[in-house]
Amino acid sequence: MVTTWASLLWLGTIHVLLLRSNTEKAEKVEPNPNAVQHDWENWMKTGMGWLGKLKLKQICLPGANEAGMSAKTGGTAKQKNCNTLCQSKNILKQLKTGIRYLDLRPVVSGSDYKAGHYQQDPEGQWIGGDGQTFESIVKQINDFTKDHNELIIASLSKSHSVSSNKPFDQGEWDKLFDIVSKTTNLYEGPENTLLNVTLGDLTNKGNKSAVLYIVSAANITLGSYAGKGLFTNKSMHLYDNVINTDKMNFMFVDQALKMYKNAKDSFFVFSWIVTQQPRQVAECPKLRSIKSLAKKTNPHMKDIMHEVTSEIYPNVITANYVENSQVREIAMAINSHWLLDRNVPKKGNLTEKRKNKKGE
Ligand SMILES: *[C@@H]1O[C@H](CO)[C@@H](O)[C@H](O)[C@H]1NC(C)=O
Ligand SMILES: *[C@@H]1O[C@H](CO)[C@@H](O)[C@H](O)[C@H]1NC(C)=O
Ligand SMILES: *[C@@H]1O[C@H](CO)[C@@H](O)[C@H](O)[C@H]1NC(C)=O
Ligand SMILES: *[C@@H]1O[C@H](CO)[C@@H](O)[C@H](O)[C@H]1NC(C)=O
Ligand SMILES: CC(=O)N[C@H]1CO[C@H](CO)[C@@H](O)[C@@H]1O
Repeated sequence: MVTTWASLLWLGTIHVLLLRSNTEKAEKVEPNPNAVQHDWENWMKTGMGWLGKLKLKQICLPGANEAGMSAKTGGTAKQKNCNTLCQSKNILKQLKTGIRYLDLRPVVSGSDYKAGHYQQDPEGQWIGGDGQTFESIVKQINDFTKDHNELIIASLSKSHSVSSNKPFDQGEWDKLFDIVSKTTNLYEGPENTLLNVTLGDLTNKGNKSAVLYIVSAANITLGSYAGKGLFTNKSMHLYDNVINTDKMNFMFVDQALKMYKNAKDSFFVFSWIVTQQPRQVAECPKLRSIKSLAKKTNPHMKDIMHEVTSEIYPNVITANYVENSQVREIAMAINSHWLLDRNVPKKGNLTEKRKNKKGE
């Protein structure tokens, strides 16, 4: 991460000053759980009447960061639950609670393709753990779409080959593509107009599910799978850029500024995620675990609402340990309050307390 805190806070201050010079007053909207039906398993189908008209670019989806990391299936030395697991619910349970965007980090260890959580320690040694296998992820998505008609987007990024400690090569990606191509209800369509397809068109007005895998990888081709359920981050205009900090306020300012700058032209992922720092990785659970960082940070997620405007909003909000209704209710509040009210221009702002230099 090249951005320094000083420059980040400075940019944040300038941004607030610019917004202040604008006469429009920001409208305060709190997430409203009553804005949606009480059927989170089927919220897209249930809301198809008004959600169906929205293009992919206009929707906000609740997301799970490192969605495949709810249970350990292997890993390196020094890896423990407290520095590896990012979720408590498996993929199927996440989908049932309303999560529709799954962040997945593929690893290959031996011949097994799994979701993984790998990082280098300060000495350059890789520490990491493996989560659900891609076979089980595909099976759980298929189990869900068998009796639900929803849109599911799965992001495949930050691949890691355990034997070489390198990103996947083309051959490794091809093997993963073969596995995920067993997903039923894959969405097929042109690559370059993806963001303009409506939810109604994606799901045939709620008559079927649509599953899309978005692949972020340098110098890799999707081959015959391109447009057949698999799409590149480029065709999706995906913007997904997490900051490496354990301080909530730094994360918030960073993500809000990236949103102001990039959300208009991209499928923007707001990562409500703070990251363990090397000592926490080494000394958790005495120092903060991924879970305790998430428990401390997630209750403040609704602050995102203060930064959302009718034109600038996240397409996805991801978090670790998506256990309660927070992320889905905020995504739904964005869908219901802001997107349907397009005639009223609104300006977001970085709230006063975010200028606090301590970070949390
Ligand atoms: C989506 O449609 C808008 C307006 O019709 C157009 O300007 C834009 O280029 C399209 N974008 C994509 C990705 O197809
Ligand atoms: C299913 O498809 C039919 C025909 O296209 C359409 O009339 C209907 O609204 C769709 N949705 C549902 C939920 O049945
Ligand atoms: C897609 O992902 C790769 C790998 O992370 C990255 O290098 C590239 O910049 C991304 N492309 C776009 C358009 O975001
Ligand atoms: C991708 O290919 C280009 C051109 O061959 C090369 O310069 C670049 O280093 C490659 N990137 C990666 C991440 O392999
Ligand atoms: C600087 C500024 O305009 N701050 C506002 C941002 O939005 C929140 C919530 O709507 C207001 O309370 C702040 O006054």
